[in-house]
Amino acid sequence: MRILADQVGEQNRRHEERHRGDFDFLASRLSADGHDVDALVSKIASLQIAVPSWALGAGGTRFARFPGGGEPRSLEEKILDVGLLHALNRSSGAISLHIPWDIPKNASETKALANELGLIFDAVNSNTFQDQPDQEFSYKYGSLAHTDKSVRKHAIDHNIEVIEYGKQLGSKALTVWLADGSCFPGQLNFAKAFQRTYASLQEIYSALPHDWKLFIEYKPYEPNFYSTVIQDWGTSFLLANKLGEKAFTLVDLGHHLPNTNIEQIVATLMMEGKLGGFHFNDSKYGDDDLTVGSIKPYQLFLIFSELVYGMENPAYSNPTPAWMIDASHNVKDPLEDLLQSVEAIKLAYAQALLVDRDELEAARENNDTVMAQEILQNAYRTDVRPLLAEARLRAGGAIDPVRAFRALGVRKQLISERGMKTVSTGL
Ligand code: PSV
Ligand code: MN
Repeated sequence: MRILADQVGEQNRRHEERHRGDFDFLASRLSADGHDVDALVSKIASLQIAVPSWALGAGGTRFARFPGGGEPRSLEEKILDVGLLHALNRSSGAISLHIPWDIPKNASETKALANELGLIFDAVNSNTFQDQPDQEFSYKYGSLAHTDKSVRKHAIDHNIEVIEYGKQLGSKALTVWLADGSCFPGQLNFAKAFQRTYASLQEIYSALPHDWKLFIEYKPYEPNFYSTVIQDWGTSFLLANKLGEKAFTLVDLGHHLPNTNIEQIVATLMMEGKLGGFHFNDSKYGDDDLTVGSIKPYQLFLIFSELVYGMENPAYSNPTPAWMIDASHNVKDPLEDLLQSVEAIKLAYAQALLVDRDELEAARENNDTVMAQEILQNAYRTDVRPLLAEARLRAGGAIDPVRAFRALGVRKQLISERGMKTVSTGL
């Protein structure tokens, strides 16, 4: 299934009058406050958020999975699904593959399909947290950190193979997330596990093409419940620094212990030029992988406030981070959930663009705590939805993507094309 420009246009006609009124009102307020509204709209339009190939079907817990039908059965169908999102929001112009869940069988055809839909390939992800059928060496006790050299070599070779697939598709980064760690005190020598991981990563790093980046993701627990080898941003940052200039830390919002100040982590990494990528999701308790912005939208705004500060700071050299959603959909339609996540990310970005940086710095220098909070919250409490709708409209997208998705009967049509009982690869 594909969504045509005419179909989007027809949907937009229903909302256009109301949108025009909302946008004109907001634009005049923002202009009066000194903002360049056209510049804001084009910045918002250009933010593209990659969709992971493993998030297009129903997720699940270890108790159950409740698929809603019409799930993509192949990589091609996954790309088509991302194409549907992009046709509606013009902001999902990239897909991130997880290998071996989504090995391209014919890379040039896969690339051509993506190209036709306006999509590029974001970072490729390796998987050394599951054993594949007939795998010679098991990852039960780790991969890059394993005590057995043969297992480590197997995991290193897998990462190098993933780089090869990425090269065929035009990706420019490899994301490594390790489940390595221990479930019980005493099980692992922490220092030796770190050193083995570092040595393995060095081999992967040396196989990276010159214009590629290596993203090192961290996570405090799960699937190991006592220790994780790359448990936090400090450990990832240490590895990235030791490896070299192509290695960066990747922040996944769900990979923090409760109440961690993620915005401060972002600020430090950007200051050091080592923030490589972002996995967006939201959570209440752990790595819940919920819709972005559904639980803690203010935290998301504070994170974006630091991201915008970092990206616009002329003294900084941090490359533009790779933006990706990393969520799971247990009760919602995956495509609707992804549309909501992209919207939430862009809302936080737009609000962060409204922060008056000069005034904020002046308030900070004067220790004017009240005014610093006023400035931030003034931006956060601005209803920027018309700016996002305008950015989509100008780019040929839908004023209201979720409503358009429903009005066009997308899921119904996917079910009739693919069937009710299809299963998409992923977790
Ligand atoms: C691990 O929890 C993670 O966040 C990593 O990014 C994985 O690659 C992804 O989820 C999919 O399992
Ligand atoms: Mn992740």
